[in-house]
Amino acid sequence: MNVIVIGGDGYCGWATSLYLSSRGHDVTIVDSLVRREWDREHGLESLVPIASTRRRIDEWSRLTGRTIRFDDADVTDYDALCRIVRACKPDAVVHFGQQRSAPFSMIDREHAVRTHLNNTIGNLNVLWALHENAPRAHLVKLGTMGEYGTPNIDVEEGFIEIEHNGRSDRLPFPKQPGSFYHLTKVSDSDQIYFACRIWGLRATDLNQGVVYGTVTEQTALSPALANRYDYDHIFGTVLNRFCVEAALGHPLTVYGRGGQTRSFLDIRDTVRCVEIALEHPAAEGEYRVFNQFTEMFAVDELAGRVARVARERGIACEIAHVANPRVERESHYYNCVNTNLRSLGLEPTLLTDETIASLIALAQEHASRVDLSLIPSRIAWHPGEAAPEDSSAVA
Ligand code: NAD
Ligand code: USQ
Repeated sequence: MNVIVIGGDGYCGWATSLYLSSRGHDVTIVDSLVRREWDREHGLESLVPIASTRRRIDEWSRLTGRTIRFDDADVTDYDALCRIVRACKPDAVVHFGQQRSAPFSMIDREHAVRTHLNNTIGNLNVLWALHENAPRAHLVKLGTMGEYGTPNIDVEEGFIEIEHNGRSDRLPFPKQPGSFYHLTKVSDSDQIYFACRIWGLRATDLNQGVVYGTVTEQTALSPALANRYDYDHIFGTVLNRFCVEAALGHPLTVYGRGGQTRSFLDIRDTVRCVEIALEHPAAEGEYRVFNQFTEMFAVDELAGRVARVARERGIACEIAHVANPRVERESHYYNCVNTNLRSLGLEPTLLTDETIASLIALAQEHASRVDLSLIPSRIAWHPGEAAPEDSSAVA
């Protein structure tokens, strides 16, 4: 398949681009490299050093004989995007290319607006570029499980059968996103569904849970192919952060009571889920939603797991319940359906102690690169209110 991967220089996109290329697909990465700019702007750096995009792609070519094309383009630039789509004639477009941090989007008005413009205009442009230049191409769009929030009922895959006043319908599942970032994903989903209905576009919305891990079979082939590993308070996700904290002897930063429960998956499953979606394209006019995760964990459960694995390996590890900088339920019902990808062949890679131990070991290997001042959260959900600093360590 001829596949454009938008955001192919990022965490999920890079691993996916290599995987799809290794599977014989013709991959073109479109990335503005804006994420590398945001890192510089906020003084952040990946735990694992990452090579420049050109160097990464050359190394892949040298090792495998496969070519990945790269266009340094911003999807908010419609003319540039259309030129790429026309030249590439894609069978499918995988869209990872967005601002994806909830804390980044909550820093201040300017970051909320930047997130909104980047994600919403980018998504609209992708829809129009396909409609005008490649109307039969399959759009695989990365959404998020966070679109649904934490309702007191089971979370279905995108739609729910509703009975109301004696009538019934299958309607989009209600959304209660928890940040301005998550809100952009809800808007994307509405736009995509609309484009499928009016233009007959074919699209799969992958509502992905929190991703952990960093290494895949392909990224492990050479240090120049290494994937990014974010541990900072803006882009670092919870399990990856806990593993770095454990390795550095920093108390694990559970926000609040820690009963907040989320959906998770290993990055090795991210790449496979995208492949499954590509191999089974949506029909013309069809808008499908796949909930892309393999397991659900409460944050305090994950902290307990990481602490145990660390201690079993002789590393002293404490868990700290720090005041929660976010506004979210810390104890709630959570049960999400994920049958679509399973029924199409996904074999889940469940979280093991070995995976946690390997992430702790990776962080120990790169310990000298960790800036401990980037760990405590400094972004509060309430405007003008400083993120709380108090923390109480518990066993
Ligand atoms: P990332 O920040 O590592 O990568 C995103 C990439 O997109 C970056 O390389 C960035 O430069 C590029 N990009 C951003 N805006 C762009 C634009 N306007 N034009 C071109 N390129 C642009 O993020 P990630 O963790 O790889 O996430 C990828 C996607 O998966 C996002 O849409 C995110 O919402 C979704 N997702 C991620 C997670 C997770 O845990 N990482 C979980 C669920 C969903
Ligand atoms: N959390 C802690 N301690 C930390 C970091 C986070 O307790 O040190 C808690 C948060 O309060 C939250 C949960 O862990 O309840 C998850 O936070 P996160 O930062 O790991 O993930 P989140 O902000 O939800 O965002 C990440 C990705 C985003 C993606 C989302 C999937 O950055 O792109 O959309 O995961 S989901 O969570 O399903 O919405």
